[in-house]
Amino acid sequence: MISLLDYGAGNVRSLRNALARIGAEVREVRGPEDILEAERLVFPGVGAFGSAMARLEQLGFVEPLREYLQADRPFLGICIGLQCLFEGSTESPGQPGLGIMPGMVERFPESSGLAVPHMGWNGIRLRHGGALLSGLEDRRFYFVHSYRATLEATGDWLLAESDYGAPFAAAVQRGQVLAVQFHPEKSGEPGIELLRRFLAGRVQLSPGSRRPPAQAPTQLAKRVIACLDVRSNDAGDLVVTKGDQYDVREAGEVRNLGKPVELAARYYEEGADEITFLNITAFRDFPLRDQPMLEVLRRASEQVFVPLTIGGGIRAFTDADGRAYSALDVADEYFRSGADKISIGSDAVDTVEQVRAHGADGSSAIEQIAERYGNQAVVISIDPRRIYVDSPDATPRHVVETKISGPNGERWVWFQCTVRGGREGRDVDAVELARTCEALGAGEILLNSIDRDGTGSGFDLELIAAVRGAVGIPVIASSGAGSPEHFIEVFERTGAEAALAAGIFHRREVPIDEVKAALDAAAVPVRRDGSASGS
Ligand code: 1PR
Repeated sequence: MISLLDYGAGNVRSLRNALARIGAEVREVRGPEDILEAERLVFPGVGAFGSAMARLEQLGFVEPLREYLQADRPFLGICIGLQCLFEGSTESPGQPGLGIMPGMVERFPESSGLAVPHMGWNGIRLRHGGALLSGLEDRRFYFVHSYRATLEATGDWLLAESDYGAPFAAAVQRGQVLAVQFHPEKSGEPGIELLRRFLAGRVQLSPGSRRPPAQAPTQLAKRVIACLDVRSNDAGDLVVTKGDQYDVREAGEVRNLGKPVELAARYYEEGADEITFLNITAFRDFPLRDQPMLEVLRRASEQVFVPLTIGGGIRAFTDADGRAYSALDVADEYFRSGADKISIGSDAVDTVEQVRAHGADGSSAIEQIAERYGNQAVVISIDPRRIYVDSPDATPRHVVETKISGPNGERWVWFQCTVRGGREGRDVDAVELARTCEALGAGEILLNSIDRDGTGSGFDLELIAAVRGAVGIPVIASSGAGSPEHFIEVFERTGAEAALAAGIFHRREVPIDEVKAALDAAAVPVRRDGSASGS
């Protein structure tokens, strides 16, 4: 029996699904007394440190939690659930934490040149032997956070550390009180195994087994993402489709490459580091009406224990009865159905135009969703196409010199953002869009290319390098993957944190593991078979 401290601040569906997978009986913590009655308590903190602690205070949970922790009863904190154990966090000055551990949680320094949030699969180094992580120390786990506990702040609670610029606490333990900075529920089989051990009470520390820090640093893996473009076909069935330069019809019919849930489960088994669903016609069909899509997400999240992103139709909408929905309402429904991140396409372009004209006022979907769910949950999907110009001064948009000349020999290009699945171009370039969205609170950029989509001719390296160089958040390179070499090239030459592909995986031309084997051989760090041994 596990008591789940879900204080209603965000999405814990993934965790519920992972607990269901290991056969745990889950009980909700509804009042302060439920904390003291718990057999095993899991606290999956969500959102920002300050709002998590403020919510615990409001619910009267702080004192019973302290009492539970001080009595050394079985506890597993996840992510913010680890950070709340400290005295405070520089994320929310003045807001006290539970204070079980001395010291403050701090933001990753931006100066390191590394993207913040720290997002993706990283290794761990055990600093204390114990049952919880023994045998899992060569695995990678999924992290997503902008603040971390330093080793100094963690002191003798340190169970395992990871490196991102400098070492930080990946797991802490004292007695039966455990907490992990990564997300076991999103870390594939090693994460499920960790939850299983917690449920079974297999968590004892091995006395006298403290380890020295002198081991090779861990590395954040480059992520390989499988993308499923989903829409209804002409018979009304929801199918995975794939376009060539965004045209998904062949001989008049929508291409049907399989069933969304089955394909997602297959890619999870084959080692995809994340799975992205794009509801590609949601710009015209209001997604909350699209119950089959929400059902796809629910079912996929029961089988897929790596992060799931969903995009399409995240914008304000008024239905036929005059009922108004905000973009946040749509996002709420996606998160409730099992999404870990949402991706915003067309609405981000509208927002950037408005911010350019009137400045930011906190009302955009990006700001509102980031505020409620955290920056890391907001991905911006950009659908740019190349516009060639004769000189860098030909337009106020961000122009780059190109080695791929235009139809009339032009050597300059800008990357025009489009909306409605590439149907309409706007006077906004991809670099401005990415920068503005980052400033509004987006946590990641999914960078497509209409020119390369479905061509198998490789990623648009010039586009990706221009956008990656302009922002401090992770960038997912997308469109054009045709071979493992294209993945090596995009990681070696652009600094992208992740690469996404669709066609080559759907058509089984190149399995995910072949891509990862090639990356591994080229010394690009990747997660292979859930193991970090490849890097
Ligand atoms: O504008 O917020 O409703 O979101 C709509 C979303 O749907 C956007 O993320 C947009 O990119 C996507 N979308 C809209 N129309 C299409 C289409 O193909 N007709 N798909 C579309 C975009 C692009 C990729 C694709 C890669 C890799 N798909 O994500 O998966 O290009 O393909 P490849 O490896 O086969 O080259 P909104």
